[in-house]
Amino acid sequence: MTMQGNKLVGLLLAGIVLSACGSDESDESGESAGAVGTAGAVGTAGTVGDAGNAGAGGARASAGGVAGAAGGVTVDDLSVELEGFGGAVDEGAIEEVEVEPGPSETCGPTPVGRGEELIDDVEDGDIQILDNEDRMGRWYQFDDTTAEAVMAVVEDGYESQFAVNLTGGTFQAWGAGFGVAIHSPEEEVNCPFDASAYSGIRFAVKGDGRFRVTIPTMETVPEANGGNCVGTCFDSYTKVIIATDTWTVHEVPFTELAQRDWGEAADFDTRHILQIQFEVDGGDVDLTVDDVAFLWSLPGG
Ligand SMILES: [Ca+2]
Ligand SMILES: [Ca+2]
Repeated sequence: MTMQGNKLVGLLLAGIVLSACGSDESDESGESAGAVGTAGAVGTAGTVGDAGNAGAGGARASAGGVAGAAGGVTVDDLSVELEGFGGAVDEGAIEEVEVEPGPSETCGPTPVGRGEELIDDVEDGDIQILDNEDRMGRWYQFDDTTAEAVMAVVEDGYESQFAVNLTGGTFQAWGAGFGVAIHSPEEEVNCPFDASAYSGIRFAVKGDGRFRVTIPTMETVPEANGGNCVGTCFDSYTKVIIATDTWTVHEVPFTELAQRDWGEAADFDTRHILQIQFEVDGGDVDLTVDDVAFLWSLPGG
């Protein structure tokens, strides 16, 4: 969708959505249970307000209403300035919309996957992800603070020049990891990405043994980190994979991910993806990742 569409829906959401964004560098809640948290995701300054058309904004507003019907907060007193959007949105309809707890106005509308699968190939040599499908975010790292690890763009990517590497250790608690924030329009804010058009993720990896790929969603992440989990959070959907010293491409359908059942049980909602992470559960870490992408749903599947 266009950027002006983003701005429009951002305004709409401003008055009707519970604040769930913002972030916290710490992951205290994850330590006792071996959790790998979502360390405050980094992002970049938003670019809301660029050229676009209001029609796209209207379409997203409608979609938001449908999603919200699943249950949540009823809005009684929404007041939105609609001037300048050419009547693309029916103000009366908007006032009746219900939305579930979700991102604050800072997050704006949720980008929706539509077939531009590649999240980042690192070929521009920086840690900013590609802006496909209005995604915005950066590679970030996190650890249990018992040792140090360094994340860096390195040469000899997968069939390419660059990839991202995390090396360090030896971690004594829950470990360390790195990953990509999918939709973080501003520094230190985690916002969801709607990947319901996709069936999974794909990435190339090489490294030293066992790691896990984890996809935090709003349902497993507390409000301070961009989610709506209450209780024992960060038990995000994950899968163990073995890395070798040879580049290997892995395709991981969402259906192969599971919680580890030490935290609050939650459904895996592909509309609410916050990040994709690569983690080790303690010990040393030496992982290099490239070509992180979504898996387009198979025709007819
Ligand atoms: Ca980049
Ligand atoms: Ca690359």
